[in-house]
Amino acid sequence: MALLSFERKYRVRGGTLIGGDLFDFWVGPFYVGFFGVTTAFFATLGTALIVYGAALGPTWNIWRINISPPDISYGLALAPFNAGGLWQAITVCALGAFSSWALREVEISRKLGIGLHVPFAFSVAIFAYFTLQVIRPVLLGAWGHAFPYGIFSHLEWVSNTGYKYLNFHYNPAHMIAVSFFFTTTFALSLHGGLILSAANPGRGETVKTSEYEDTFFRDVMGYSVGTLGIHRLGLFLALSAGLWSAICIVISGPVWSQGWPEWWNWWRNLPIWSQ
Ligand code: 07D
Ligand code: 07D
Ligand code: U10
Repeated sequence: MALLSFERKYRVRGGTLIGGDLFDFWVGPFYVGFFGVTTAFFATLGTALIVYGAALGPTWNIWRINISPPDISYGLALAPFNAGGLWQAITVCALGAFSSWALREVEISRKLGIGLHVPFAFSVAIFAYFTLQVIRPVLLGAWGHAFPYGIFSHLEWVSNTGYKYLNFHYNPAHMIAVSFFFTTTFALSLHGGLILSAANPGRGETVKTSEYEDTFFRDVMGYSVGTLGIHRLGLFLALSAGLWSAICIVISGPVWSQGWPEWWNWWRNLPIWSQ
């Protein structure tokens, strides 16, 4: 079915989580819905607050604009607007916009009668953000432990936070997260390559079926995970990368506050080689 006639068929009311028929319509290609309105509200307000923060100075240089969280001394209290309160308001807007976007994905999936895998996946990214900006600062007792909003400044936060633990590469959960990220790109490149090799053949050649794809990996390494299986694996790898990232940062401070290289002393202290 052509995409336009398909849209005519599925663009019917229903499947909303909230508000019934209210906002149950499309604007051009975009589905609106209750959560489209809340997304637009939070995203517009959050962006306006960032522009306001930029206008407070000292720079309009896009790379250097920075909105910092409150000083550690404010603990978990609400801070004055110009001393971190702005950052707090932007964080509320960001969380409002991200979760609205996920719920809008749920409504669209329900309308289509497809699974909720995409909103579930996005929720893991939101969870990583929530861990960085809410869970870890709350566990450490101050909003000042969260990262600032700015292109360069957020990189500085990552570097400073990393060096605070001497060498972040020794964080075992960071190792697992990094390995999952690498495996995700490896799996995607294999999958992209395999699909193109079979489904986009040269001139005059026929498109090959999934048996060819299965056979390729069986011939190469003795096993094919299968055409559905590779998508399950891809989702698992990518979500694990996000999840282990959240774990690696939430344990830095709340669970382990020395350098990460020292964490490995348990290995040196194993009774096998300690006197
Ligand atoms: C390609 C999907 C499209 C999304 C894009 C990002 C904005 C911000 C805001 C001017 C893959 C849109 C950007 C809306 C503009 C203003 C005020 C996704 C794709 C194109 N980072 N980070 C970037 C965010 C964190 C880190 C780039 C966001 C953590 C490192 C971009 C968040 C840590 C590097 C960006 C976030 C961290 C970057 C490219 C939120 C650990 C880079 C992102 C909300 C996760 C790279 C100058 C990209 C870079 C980079 C955005 C959080 C580390 C500006 C929105 C605190 C080490 N980050 N980041 O392609 O070039 O993502 O930085 O959590 O090297 Mg970051
Ligand atoms: C948080 C993004 C959420 C995004 C959302 C959506 C918009 C809309 C609109 C485009 C989690 C936002 C959407 C705004 C845009 C439009 C229209 C994703 C998030 C909700 N590290 N490290 C990680 C590596 C070192 C350090 C994670 C590698 C050093 C710290 C990942 C290396 C030191 C932290 C990772 C390396 C150090 C991390 C990031 C190599 C610094 C974290 C991925 C090769 C000296 C962070 C939860 C992630 C983390 C993190 C990889 C090196 C420090 C595993 C490959 C040794 C402090 N590092 N790192 O989390 O775990 O994505 O965050 O050297 O906090 Mg690291
Ligand atoms: C996959 C796949 C597959 C496919 C696929 C794909 C995965 C096999 C069948 C999909 C993959 C691709 C297309 C590949 C490329 C994708 C990436 C590399 C991922 C990264 C994507 C991007 C960088 C693009 C991001 C763009 C976005 C998110 C669109 C932005 C849209 C909006 C801001 C509008 C959102 C709509 C809303 C909020 C609903 C309500 C709408 C309205 C009320 C109308 C508009 C609103 C207003 C006028 C009010 C103003 C407020 C706004 C706009 C909010 C934002 C504020 C701002 C300041 C901008 O596996 O199968 O193929 O294709």
